[in-house]
Amino acid sequence: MSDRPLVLIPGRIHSRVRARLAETFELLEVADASATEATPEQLSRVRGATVSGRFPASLIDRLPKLEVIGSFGVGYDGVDVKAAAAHGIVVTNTPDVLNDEVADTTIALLLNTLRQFFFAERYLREGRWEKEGAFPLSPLSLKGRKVGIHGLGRIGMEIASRLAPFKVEIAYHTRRPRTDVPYAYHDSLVGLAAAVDIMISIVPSTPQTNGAINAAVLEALGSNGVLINVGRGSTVDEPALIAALQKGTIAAAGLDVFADEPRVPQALIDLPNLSLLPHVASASVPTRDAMADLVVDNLIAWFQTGKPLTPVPETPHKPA
Ligand code: A2R
Repeated sequence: MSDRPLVLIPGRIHSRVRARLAETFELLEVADASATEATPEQLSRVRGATVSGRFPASLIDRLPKLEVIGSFGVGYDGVDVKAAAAHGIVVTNTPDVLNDEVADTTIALLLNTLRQFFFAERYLREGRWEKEGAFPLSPLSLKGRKVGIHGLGRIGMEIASRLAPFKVEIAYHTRRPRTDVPYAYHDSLVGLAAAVDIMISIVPSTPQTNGAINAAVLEALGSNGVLINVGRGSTVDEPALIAALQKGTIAAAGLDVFADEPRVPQALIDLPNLSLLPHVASASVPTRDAMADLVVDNLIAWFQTGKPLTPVPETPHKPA
């Protein structure tokens, strides 16, 4: 038995996380959060964990010596932070290092949704340009649009700064207004939706945000309206969105996240007025490497100094 702290990895994790952890820690890898392959003796020695996905209270309860959970990604809704906090366990996430990538992807998804570049490229690749002539004009454009941002945090701010050169009006909704931005604030989501014709959602998954983009919000966005979701799939009432797209309640949507990933409703896939991405907003090699490094650096900092680098606010630990 080594005297290096034992770190549990339940499920798949970025290969760089595993490789770097192995330099410093003893690793215990199991297929998922049920950890059925591990013996009670092994679990009783686990002091750290890293996860990309679910880390439920049922697993926390079986790890009496657990001190730290390094969650891969900025959203950490898969980790039961309440249970972790109740046991004095620190949870870390990977904020900031993905802001630029997610904001870049958001702009690409927005333009792709409006201008249908995926369908245009497919038209060229299928040889239809030569046979049938020019690709049909896109009914939608970014010109003269008002854009509402649902969530103006670290990533939302980067999206807003990238939108400014497109000469669109920007407004936002959060629970509390920011004092450092010139954008119009709306104290309700339905109010924001009524005031704009493009809405970009970049909020965490919480009980309050779950299903927040519902039929009433989509109705308020209107028939020229476009919804872009790069936050969490749970924020959108997916059946209401499907109905809104089918009926023309809104014009189009661009989605990188879904309610039940990786399962995407066939009704969404069948609709023409959609751009769909398989949750790739932060998925470039450099950005995922930076996220992996932050996961590992948090564990190293915790075991070397007792201070995590980027603890989530729910856990009772201050950053280093
Ligand atoms: O509500 P505020 O003032 O705390 O603003 C936050 C906003 N937000 C909400 N807005 C409206 N209704 C809510 N119930 C609500 N809850 C939170 O979301 C803030 O402006 C923003 C979150 O910003 P950050 O915590 O800086 O998160 P970051 O790094 O921008 O990432 C956002 C989410 C992640 O949690 C992942 O789920 C996804 O993007 O990748």
